[in-house]
Amino acid sequence: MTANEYVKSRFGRFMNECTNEEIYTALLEYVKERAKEKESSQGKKKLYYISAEFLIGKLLSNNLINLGLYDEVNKELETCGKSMADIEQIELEPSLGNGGLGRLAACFLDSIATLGLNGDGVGLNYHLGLFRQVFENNLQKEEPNPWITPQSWLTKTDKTYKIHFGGFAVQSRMYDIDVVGYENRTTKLHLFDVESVDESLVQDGITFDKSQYAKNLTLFLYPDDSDESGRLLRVYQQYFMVSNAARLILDECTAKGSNLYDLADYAVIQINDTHPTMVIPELIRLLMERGLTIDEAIGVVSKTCAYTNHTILAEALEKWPMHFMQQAVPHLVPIIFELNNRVNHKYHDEKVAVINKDNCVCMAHIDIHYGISVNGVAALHTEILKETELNHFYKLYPEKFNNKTNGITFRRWLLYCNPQLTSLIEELIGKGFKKDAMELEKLAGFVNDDAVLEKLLAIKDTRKAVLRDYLRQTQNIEINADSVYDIQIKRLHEYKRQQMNALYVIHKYFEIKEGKLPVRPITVFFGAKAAPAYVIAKDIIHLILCLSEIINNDPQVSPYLKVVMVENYNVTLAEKLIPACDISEQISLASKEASGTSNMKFMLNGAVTLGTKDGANVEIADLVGEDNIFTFGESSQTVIDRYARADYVSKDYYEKDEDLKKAVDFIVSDEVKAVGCAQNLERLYHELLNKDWFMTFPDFQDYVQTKDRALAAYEDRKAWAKMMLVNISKAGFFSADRTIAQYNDEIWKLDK
Ligand code: 26Q
Repeated sequence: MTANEYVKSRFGRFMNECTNEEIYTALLEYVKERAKEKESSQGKKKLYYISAEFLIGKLLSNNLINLGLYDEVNKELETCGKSMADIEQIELEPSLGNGGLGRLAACFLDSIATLGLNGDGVGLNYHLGLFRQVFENNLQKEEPNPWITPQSWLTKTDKTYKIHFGGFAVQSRMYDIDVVGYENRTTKLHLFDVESVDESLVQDGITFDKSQYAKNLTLFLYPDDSDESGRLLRVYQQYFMVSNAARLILDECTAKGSNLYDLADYAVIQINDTHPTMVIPELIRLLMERGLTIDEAIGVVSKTCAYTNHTILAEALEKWPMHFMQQAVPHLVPIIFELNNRVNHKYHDEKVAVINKDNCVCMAHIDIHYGISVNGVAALHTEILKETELNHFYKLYPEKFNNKTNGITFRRWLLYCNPQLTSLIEELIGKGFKKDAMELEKLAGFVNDDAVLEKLLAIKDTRKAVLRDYLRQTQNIEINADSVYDIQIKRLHEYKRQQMNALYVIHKYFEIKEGKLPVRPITVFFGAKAAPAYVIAKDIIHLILCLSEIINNDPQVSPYLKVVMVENYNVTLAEKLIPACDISEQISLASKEASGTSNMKFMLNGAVTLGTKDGANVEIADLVGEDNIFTFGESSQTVIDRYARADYVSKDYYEKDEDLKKAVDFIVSDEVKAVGCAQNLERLYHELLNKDWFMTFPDFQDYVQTKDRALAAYEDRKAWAKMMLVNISKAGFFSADRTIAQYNDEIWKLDK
């Protein structure tokens, strides 16, 4: 049955007589049915990828592509005078993640299904997701972000559990989303919900009664750990997630014939950062309930779980106070004590203890002692873990440490979001790259083919026009058509250094004012949400919005420079921004960005990276060569050494560097204060001047000069197009299919 026939059977009318909403509903059901035909559960052993975040993005087009139905349905729509873009607009984007970690989990599910591996995702069904960001008076405001409509990708299952907390219990229910692999099988994302959830608990913005757990557990993805009640709620959420996961795993494994002692032959659990760590004590507890001794239960679980670390920031490693555990999950406390005792008895070293001297539970320590594997997410990151952050553990368990450089799904980040580039590649090297991304290397044969380079530039122009139209329609933003698109999109965090990019903008503003005009206009794009309680991050957003207002309204400057901060940056916006990008900003302080994944999406779409030697940028530079990337800044070793010496004084740089001083002072100038809030601006100014914990000042001059070098290079259009082509041709390594194949070969060992 074609999609149009399906629509007819559903509504009694063909597409041309249906509303877009009706077509969307029918296509959703059509895709669900077609996905079901591809469901299969092969193999004895199964992977459970547990994650607090799955930033899956909209699914309609993605699923149609993976089912091989996209072109056909697109044609049918066009024949009926409808457009896929309009139908896509009906779908709401689930915001079930903060950023990189959640998006990685979504890319991994796509690759697991595409490679035909037996593996499901397990997470939470947050009704209001992460907040929706709105700008008011140049400030970020947070609103709820509902995404569950009567017609959604969720399928209600009859799996329910009673989950006990200290003093009360809740009833859970599992909802499933199909994960459709590219021309292969369908697996599942299992999202657990509480039956008693109550959206009416939400009052103004995203405030709600944080103590009514039975009603609030799955309302929001709670993104910050700044207030005590929010931190405690996260513990409740995490336990709810992993208790459901553990029960599901035991049910499925026993149904397949496991006697529980052989659980590791039936299940492998990937713990995505420390958020699902409590699955370890919970599984031990459940196995003991089913008759295993504590020795046996610990032995079984220690063969089943593997841990991925996504952060080097010591302050971001989860440590929960024991009294949280006592309140939320008292039944886990004796097990955590036992896990701690065993470690202390063996190693007598406070640094590797499960419970630290402040009586906090160090979640990562549980994962490392009681898991089979610890992996970092880029080569440099894994080395830093081994040599610095987790060195004590590396000495104890060198064999557990391994690297799995992140990857992205090329289905969404090339085939779907950039059909023009996909067609050109197909024309040049055939279809093979869609299944084997390394085939992109064949593009290297065209670096001296002027016609190909011309086409590449033309496609970039097309994508820039698509973005321009989209932003005009959806955000009322006007962009200079012939400008260079310089883009930084990622969570707002000081270590990612959006503030350094803002200082560059101020510096350019002064240059233009002084008559030093850029040869071509520049548009600097930002997209970023700040955690609601992360004060300095919100101040940085405030500064960027103020700069945008000042610069875009200054007739002397705006023909040459524009600052665009897109509102509510999400996957859907990323899909529009990334194909249109010329310069990809990857400017974190070296040693701080574990990997980054937008850097990979940008290079795949023919942007050139401007970046520090951090995270996966290092591997990008190795692949494309120094001629095809703009790197700058101090090395990770220099940075690590400076932190160790603790002798960084930002004021010293400020006083010695005229340009820097002028840019920093502008933050608190009358001009900025006229459009902004003095208190926020002064706070940010003092933070930079007295702290600058992520060392923007030492890298400032090198950044300015390197960015200007990139802008000058852009003017040699042919040379630039060659750089674009080299970047695309080397992107194959960053396919999540490669990453997942490595996880499977080296950790999961599922049957293929
Ligand atoms: C923890 C405790 C309390 C509240 C919040 C959190 C929390 C929430 C989200 C801690 C961390 C996160 C998200 C981390 C994250 O997205 N890390 C990114 O992971 C990507 C995939 O590996 C990497 O590419 C990025 O470098 C890394 O920053």
